[in-house]
Amino acid sequence: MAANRYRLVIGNKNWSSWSLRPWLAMRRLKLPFEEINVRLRLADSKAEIMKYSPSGLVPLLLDGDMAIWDSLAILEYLAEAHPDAGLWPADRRARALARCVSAEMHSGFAPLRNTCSMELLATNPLDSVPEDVETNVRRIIAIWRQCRGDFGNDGPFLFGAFTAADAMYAPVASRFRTYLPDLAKYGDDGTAAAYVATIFAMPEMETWTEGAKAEVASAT
Ligand SMILES: N[C@@H](CCC(=O)N[C@@H](CS)C(=O)NCC(=O)O)C(=O)O
Repeated sequence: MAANRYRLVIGNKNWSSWSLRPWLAMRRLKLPFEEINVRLRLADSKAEIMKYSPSGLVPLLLDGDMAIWDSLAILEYLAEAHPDAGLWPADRRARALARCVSAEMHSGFAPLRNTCSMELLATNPLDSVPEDVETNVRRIIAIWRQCRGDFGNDGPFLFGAFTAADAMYAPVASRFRTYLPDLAKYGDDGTAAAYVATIFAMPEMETWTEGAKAEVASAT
């Protein structure tokens, strides 16, 4: 029997934006778990993932013999299993907005995701930004402003305290830092830049980043 209730199957920390989401939430909310690392972009990656995940994708959460794949489904599962952990905002209107923006992230922003795939450790500002990517960036800046403006008074995160919405947008903060360091070019009044800094000031992000560096070092 595993020492921890939960096991979380994740990909490389430098690349796996979807893995970062539940990992960050679980670390932040102090839900202990065993980490199972699968290396992506290798000949046997798919076979390794398929040992755990019927979708062939990571992340996947194991709770005993129960498997939950998909980042947002994992966050919802954890929110139900740990109702006092505050994964979603307590206020019903805030919670509805948090779910809207999380779902919008989960199902959208394909141009940004495709053009600016997460490479946590890289600094690679884009010379020119395709129009569809810029549209995504402007929309995300507007989302962050709305959440922070309407519900962010009690802390530096989208809804004040850390919630699942921050877990969903943390990889976007990484993409912005790598590819689009000057968000003022896209209409940011400073709110989005401050939010990127908030995400990277999290000790849990530092731990994830250290893990990414160690993985890169061990792969070379
Ligand atoms: N909708 C899924 C997306 C998961 C996903 O695309 N994961 C990528 C890594 S970030 C993956 O497993 N890729 C492995 C592959 O394509 O072989 C989620 O939210 O968890």
